[in-house]
Amino acid sequence: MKFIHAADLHLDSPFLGLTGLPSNLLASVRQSTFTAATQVFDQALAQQVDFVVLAGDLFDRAEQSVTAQAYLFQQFDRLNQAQIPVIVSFGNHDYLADQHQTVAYPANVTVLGSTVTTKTLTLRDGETVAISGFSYPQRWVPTDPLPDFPVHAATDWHIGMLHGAVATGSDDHYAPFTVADLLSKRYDYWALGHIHHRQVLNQQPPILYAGNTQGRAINETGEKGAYLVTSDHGQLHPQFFDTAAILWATATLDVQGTTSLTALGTQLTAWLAAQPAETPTLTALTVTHLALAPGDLASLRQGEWLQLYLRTHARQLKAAQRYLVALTPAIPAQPLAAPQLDQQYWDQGADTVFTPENLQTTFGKLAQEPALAAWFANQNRPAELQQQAEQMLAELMGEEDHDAS
Ligand SMILES: [Mn+2]
Repeated sequence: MKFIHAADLHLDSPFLGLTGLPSNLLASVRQSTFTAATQVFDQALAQQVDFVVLAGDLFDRAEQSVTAQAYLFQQFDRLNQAQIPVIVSFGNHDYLADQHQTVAYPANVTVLGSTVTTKTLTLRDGETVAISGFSYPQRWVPTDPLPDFPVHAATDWHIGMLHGAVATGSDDHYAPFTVADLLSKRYDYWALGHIHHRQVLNQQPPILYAGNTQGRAINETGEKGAYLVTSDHGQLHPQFFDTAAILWATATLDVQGTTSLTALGTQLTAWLAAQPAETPTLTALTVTHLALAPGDLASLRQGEWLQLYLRTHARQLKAAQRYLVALTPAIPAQPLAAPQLDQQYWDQGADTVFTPENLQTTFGKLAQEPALAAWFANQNRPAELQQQAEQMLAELMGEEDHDAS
């Protein structure tokens, strides 16, 4: 038996906030969720797999774009012509209640309903496989779905499909489960979706997140893809293959001794030449040990200088297949020494100001924009902002001292 496990295709993700990219790169980025998904279906055809399971979040938004629907219909039809079944369970991004599907999928496609359903297939070699799972009826599934899953059927193989997250005990909105409960079903494989970083929760039987097929923001770095799963001596063995058209990466460059923006530009150009990427890569670069005058540092922080650099170094960026989405000076980890401020009041103030709740309030509805939502999802954000504020305060006080002398 041979099948493909993919999840979180997030077709037609809007990639907001990247409007500064050169137009041809921006076009590839906007197309990337489709390009990556096509790799999955190409692989299914090339490997002549027995079936494909897609564990949720095929679409990025519940209101699926016509483009995404037409694309998926066409891809499913390619598999239909090769007689490859596709089993789909929708997730929290494409839950059933808000779907406005305008065409029926081809006959090879099974969409699992809002309660746990089992689809049984007989493969070309006569082996039988049961596949159990469900689609999200609405955005949240706060209850443990495991009691509804049957135990291993009387088939040769049994595969579970689950879009969800391991239970944490509070605020669990995504079909909370425990690995022990999954194991108790005695399935041969659990195809998980929802977590975008691929992750193995159990080796044998495999219980794993395929991760998304295409990274969508700077917190989704590294290779992205799906699993080709093959049977051998009664066990199933997943093998990762990459699909991403565009990669996201973070990198650090030590620019010790650099005191001007011109010198920084030279360092950056040398770094690009020394670090070419194999796949177009959107890179967030942190520079350490930068010693700029306050005005230059402000221009760097506000992104003005980076915009200028990007416009004047298009050729070098293209040759390195890199585009810089951020250039951040590292903040030295020294506490704010504030003789003019009462340190105690600063510390107290900082503790009450830099909280996730205050950030949410300050940003208001902006925080719901997908690109910003991803930024907010990083729990280090309040601490980072506090560090930046401390750094800026330290610089301002430095300037004051300077003016006074
Ligand atoms: Mn997802």
